[in-house]
Amino acid sequence: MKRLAFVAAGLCLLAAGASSLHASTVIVTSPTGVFTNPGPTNAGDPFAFDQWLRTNVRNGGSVGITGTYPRSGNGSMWMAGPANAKADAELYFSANYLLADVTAFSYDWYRSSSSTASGHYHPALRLFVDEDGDLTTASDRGYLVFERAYNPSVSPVPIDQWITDNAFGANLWATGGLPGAFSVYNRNLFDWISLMPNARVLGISAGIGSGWDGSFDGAVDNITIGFGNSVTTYNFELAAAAPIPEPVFFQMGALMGLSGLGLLRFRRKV
Ligand SMILES: [Ca+2]
Ligand SMILES: [Ca+2]
Repeated sequence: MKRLAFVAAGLCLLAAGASSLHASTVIVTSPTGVFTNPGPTNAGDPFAFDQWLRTNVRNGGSVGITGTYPRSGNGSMWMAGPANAKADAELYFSANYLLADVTAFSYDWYRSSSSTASGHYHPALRLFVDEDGDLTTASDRGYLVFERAYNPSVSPVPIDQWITDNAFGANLWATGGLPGAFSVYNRNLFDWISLMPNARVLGISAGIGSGWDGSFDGAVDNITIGFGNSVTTYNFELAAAAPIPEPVFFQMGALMGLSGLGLLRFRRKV
């Protein structure tokens, strides 16, 4: 996986039924910096497989890895914008993953109290899906979206703290060309699998906005997706700064100062 460094592979968890889950964490440090687009047309990083991209940014939206709201290390995927802005972080898979193979789907999110959007808004988590699994037909694609508003939850959402939400088994609503798009809000992942047994997962994303009624400032981190017995968590981090070497002359000066002090003490004893 280009640009993605595996740091913690090999943590094998035994699950019920004697099947094993292979859980790994990927530290994501690119793309670096924040992408902002004041214009009304979607903009973002050029398409690429198997690396996180800043996408669908418009109307003053911003998205990028920063240390604004650190989580599980020094950073997270920050996303912010005024009313009606949009900004996403997306990962497209080159591998052929089926919706029926999804075994984990969760993330951490943060909403700052400086946000003025209605209290139920928080970064959404989505699966990008092709309904029939046939990539030569694209009109049957859309997102399965997790939002607290369509699940038993308390509004307003918590602010100024990191929240972990498990979307595996939660209600997911659909967009685009998926069946029931923008009209059915109570189907969970297993309902969708029954409805679309051949569906393929083309990617995963998290994001804010599109028609929100106020500003938003927050972040996501630890986006987790499992296919079969392989579960991957993406931890967004600032690239670790290289340690600053101590100048040699300073070290020598310090040594000389110490030895001079020792000499002074020696002389006072005499
Ligand atoms: Ca298709
Ligand atoms: Ca992080």
